[in-house]
Amino acid sequence: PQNQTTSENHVFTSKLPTIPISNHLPLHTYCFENLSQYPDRQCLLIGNTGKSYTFAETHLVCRKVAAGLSNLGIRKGDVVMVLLQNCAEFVFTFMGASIIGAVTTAANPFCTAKEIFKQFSASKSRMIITQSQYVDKLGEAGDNFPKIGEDFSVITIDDPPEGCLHFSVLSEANEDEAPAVEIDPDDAVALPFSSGTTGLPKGVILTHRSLITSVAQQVDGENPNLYLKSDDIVLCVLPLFHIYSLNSVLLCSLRAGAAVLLMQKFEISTLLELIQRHRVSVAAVVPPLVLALAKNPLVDKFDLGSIRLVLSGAAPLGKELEAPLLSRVPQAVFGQGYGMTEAGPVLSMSPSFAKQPLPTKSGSCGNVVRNAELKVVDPETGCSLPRNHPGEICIRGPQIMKGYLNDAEATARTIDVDGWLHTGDIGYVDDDDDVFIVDRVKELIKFKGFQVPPAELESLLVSHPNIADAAVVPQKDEAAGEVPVAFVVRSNGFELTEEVVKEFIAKQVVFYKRLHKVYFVHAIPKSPAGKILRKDLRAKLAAAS
Ligand code: 4UW
Repeated sequence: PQNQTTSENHVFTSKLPTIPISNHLPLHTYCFENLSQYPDRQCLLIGNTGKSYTFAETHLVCRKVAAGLSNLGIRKGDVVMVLLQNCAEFVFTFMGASIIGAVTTAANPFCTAKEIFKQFSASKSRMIITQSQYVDKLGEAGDNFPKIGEDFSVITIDDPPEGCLHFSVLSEANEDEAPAVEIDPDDAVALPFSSGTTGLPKGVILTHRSLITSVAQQVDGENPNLYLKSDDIVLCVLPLFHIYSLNSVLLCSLRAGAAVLLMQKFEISTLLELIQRHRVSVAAVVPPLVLALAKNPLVDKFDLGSIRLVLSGAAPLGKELEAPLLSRVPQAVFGQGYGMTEAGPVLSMSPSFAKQPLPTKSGSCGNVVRNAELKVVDPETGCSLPRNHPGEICIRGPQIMKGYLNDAEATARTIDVDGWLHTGDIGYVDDDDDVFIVDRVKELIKFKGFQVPPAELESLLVSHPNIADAAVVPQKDEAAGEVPVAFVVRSNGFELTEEVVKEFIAKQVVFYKRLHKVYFVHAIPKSPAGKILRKDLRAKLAAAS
């Protein structure tokens, strides 16, 4: 369909035709739908061990895990927490849970006990699947943390500490014992946590329908927007606990029959070595990785000739990195995708990745995905804006989240009565349908693509006895994109140094939420309604730099 743009209502749709989407199926059925065509093809390649699983083997272990979860009492609707770096067990657990109608909530294993406990409680998880080194940490949350073995079970993928079970109780179960459950397309399957446009992290309910729709928008149809071939080796170095990797790397590859190379964590020489050894053809990256590939001298020592596609997203990419990146991988097509956890997650994707590729401009995040509508609204009036006018980007379609878990108010603030999800991103659509993101009106800070919710750091800061008030905003940073910095008002007459404040936060949060600078001020600028005037603080930082 052509873009309908009337004077009152400017709505943008994809240049690619609308396609039929099988979003009535359960997610696992959809992802493995074409399995019989390629049972013996490689599905998962484990970077650090060299082990691999074919599609048939992967599917079988997922079914065994489904039975194992059920044997341990996990029922439809129950939530399983995964605290793992990228590994095959992550994939088996996520798909196994889907098979029995259970829901996976994944978190960064480097999170502190306090952070994990918050997500664990909010999601009412019944089980944690992790590694033994992270189990000790769970105890540090204090007496409030439920008791391992009594209130919930812990399964480790390595030697289980006392009271925990080994992953083989899942992966070696009898697949025929998995109960047949009826799954409604609107049942939850994934529960990632995101702070959205404001406040603390919240559970984002992604249903079978939303994830299938999003995957289909990328890889289905005669002319897929993200054309993955069956002989592709897709790099999975971005963490699967983040929606970008889970959706656009794992689920899209499963659906398309491409192999996924799982890497536990980013380390440049290992990464380059694995790309060369496994002939990686598709690399999903974030801007700091583009920077490394473009600038790190090590890159010249490796053969990256197998890479045909580089996809970047999760944070803004400096235009100036595109040319140096392409000089390293001249045979590759480079482009961006634009996603947001709540949006299911993909809003737009470079059309240069399509089977019949179309050009897109440098700096653009591509075009809106198909079977969806995008509009740009004036944040003041809420009216939709025509092309080339920046405003808040909104998206509508069956891929967006069902809502925030147990938070009707936050849901209503984010998805309006007409079904439009408000992203908190400022951008515009140009004459060629290219989407450009220019700013963010929401509070969120992105450190290397990781979410840093200022409200969380602010509430920690004001819990310090010598801090009267505080505000946290992003500061531009070449390597990380943005870093969180704090404006702090000392309590009357109290001494407080920058180091003390930084240390106070650092011991309570995961590494990427640490404060990089503390500015002591006499007052935090606020609106008459008491809202922190973040714009003023950001302007102050910009003026000082
Ligand atoms: N340019 C500028 C971008 C961009 C961006 C995101 O952590 P979340 O909630 O979610 C994500 C998801 C990213 C993603 C998912 C699937 C995919 O295919 C893809 O393509 C590469 C990317 O990041 O953070 C959402 C916020 O992150 C910013 C933006 O502010 C958005 O609301 N963001 N992508 N290309 N900014």
